[in-house]
Amino acid sequence: MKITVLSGGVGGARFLRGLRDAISPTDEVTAVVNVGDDMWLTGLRIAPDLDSIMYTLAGENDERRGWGRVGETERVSGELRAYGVGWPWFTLGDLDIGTHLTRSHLLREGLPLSEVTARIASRWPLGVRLIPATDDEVETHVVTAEATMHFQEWWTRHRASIPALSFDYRGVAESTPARGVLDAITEADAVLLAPSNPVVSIGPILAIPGIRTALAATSARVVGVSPIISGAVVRGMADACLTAIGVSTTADAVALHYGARSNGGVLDDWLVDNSDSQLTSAIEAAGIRAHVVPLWMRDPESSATLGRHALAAAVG
Ligand code: GDP
Ligand code: FO1
Ligand code: CA
Repeated sequence: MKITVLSGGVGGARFLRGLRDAISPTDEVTAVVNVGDDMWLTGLRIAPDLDSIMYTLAGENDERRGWGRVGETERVSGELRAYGVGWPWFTLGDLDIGTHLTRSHLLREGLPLSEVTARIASRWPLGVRLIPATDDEVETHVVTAEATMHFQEWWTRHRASIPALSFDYRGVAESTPARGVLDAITEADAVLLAPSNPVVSIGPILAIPGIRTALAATSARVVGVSPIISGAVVRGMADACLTAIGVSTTADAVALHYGARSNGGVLDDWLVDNSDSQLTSAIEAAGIRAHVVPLWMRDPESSATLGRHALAAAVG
């Protein structure tokens, strides 16, 4: 089977790690990854979601922090602070800087991000092909009453505590899907929306011209996994993002936000946790097939089980 997954960072990475354990050797997984969090910082191109997935699938991720490398040191970051450059609230680890230096070098050589990503990711046997949703620099900015700022400042400096009025995917209207993205969607046997942040991870991917059209056209079922369990996020601040766009932090509200493919939306199926089984009638009424399965990815086993359930919904 050809499986294509739209994904953000940490939640998507965990889901992809589980999916990789759930597939058979003849299956191929392609992750179409959000680039809205990306930015230039002290001359380096940072790509958090691509790196979270790459490090997680490589087994090199810092499982506790949820980002960056395990066994990290921060000597260079201390020097940047001493020189007063960069963001003191955004720490670049020494090993992580190796990734950013390599990416920035290859970008400056003229390679598109998709080729840079393939080159960097080939260092480990990830078992999943990573493609940025676009090779263009489409960065998410957050509009608040006081100021408009890059998503990373809102997220890491302010911890999403300043109410967001709206999210601006800068330049998305002029962007195009990266090479391989549209084919990965239209030629898939299954398309999965990882349990990622609907607003700042999946949203920027869907906003890229051509992506929604490809999702409408693919013969694969489009199966989403709720990032919300029992009316709460599992981790992070997606609730602050959902509130900003007027969507309740519930598994059914997010499904209706994505919409049924039969009704101009993107979903055929939606997976909700056992604790949300009472929501299935509202989801089905919207034209989306609901599946009640355990959605907590606490360890490799439960993550693989979730991957199997998502695939079962896609072929069912
Ligand atoms: P980010 O880019 O690092 O924020 O990561 P993503 O956007 O890919 O995923 C963040 C989302 O993952 C959060 O909204 C969490 O609710 C969700 N998430 C994290 N762990 C789990 C889990 O075990 N199960 C489910 N269903 N969602 C999870
Ligand atoms: N998140 C933080 O909360 N604090 C940090 O200092 C930080 C540094 C950082 C460096 C590289 C990188 O790829 C990610 C980093 N993150 C940090 C996480 C990042 O903000 C999130 O993973 C995503 O962008 C949120 O979706
Ligand atoms: Ca992200």
